[in-house]
Amino acid sequence: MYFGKEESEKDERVPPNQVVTKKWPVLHYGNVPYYNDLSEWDLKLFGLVEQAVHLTFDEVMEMPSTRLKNDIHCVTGWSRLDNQWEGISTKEIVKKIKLLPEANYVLIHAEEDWTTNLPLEDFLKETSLLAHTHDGKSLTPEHGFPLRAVIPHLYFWKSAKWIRGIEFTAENKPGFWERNGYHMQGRPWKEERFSWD
Ligand SMILES: Nc1nc2c(c(=O)[nH]1)N[C@H]1C(S)=C(S)[C@@H](COP(=O)(O)O)O[C@H]1N2
Ligand SMILES: [Mo]
Repeated sequence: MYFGKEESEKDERVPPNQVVTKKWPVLHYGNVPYYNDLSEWDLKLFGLVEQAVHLTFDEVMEMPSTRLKNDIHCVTGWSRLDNQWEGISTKEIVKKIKLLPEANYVLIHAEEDWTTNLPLEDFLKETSLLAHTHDGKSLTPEHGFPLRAVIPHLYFWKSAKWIRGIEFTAENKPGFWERNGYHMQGRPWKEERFSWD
C-alpha cells in the first residue's frame, strides 16, 4: 500500500475516528443570541480570584490580540484543519485578575446558562484563546459572536460560544454536556469522549 506524504501527514494531525471536513458545521444546544448593542455585553472573571472584574466589549478589544492557527476536533467525529483565529490569549485575560492558589479548574459560562469545565492548565495552554475572528472574518452569530473560547487541544465542545463569564474553581464542577456524560477533560488524541471512556 502506498502512503503519499499527504496521507501520513494527515494521520499525524487527525485524531482517531475523526473525519476531516472543509466546511465548518454549526453545532450547539439552545438558541443563537443576537446583540443589537454590545453595550449590553460584558465578560465576568470571577470565583477564586482576589477581586472579580467585569470587562466591557471595548475593554476586551483594547487588550493585546494574538493570531493562532490550529485544528479543531468535534466529538461527533469531524475535524477542521488550519483555522486561523484572532483574539485574546487566555494567558493575557488572566492578567486582569489575581488567581487564588486554590484555583485549579475553570467553568466557562455562556449565554442561556450553558457551561463547560476544564482544568486550569488546559485553559491556560499557549494555544488557548478567546476569539472574535475566524479566517479573517468576524465570528458570525452562529459561530459565537462576539467572543468564543477556542481550546483546540480538547474536543470542540469545550470551546464555548457566546461566552459571558469565566469562573475559577477549586473543584472540577461539570458543565452542561459533562453533566450529561461527556468527558471531564476531553482530549481527542486519547478519545476521551464520554466519562465512561
Ligand atoms: N454556548 C455554547 N457553546 C458551545 C456549544 C453550545 O451548545 N453552547 N456547543 C459546543 C459544541 S458541542 C461544539 S462541537 C462547538 C461547535 O462550534 P461551531 O458551531 O462553531 O462549529 O461549539 C461548542 N460550544
Ligand atoms: Mo460538539
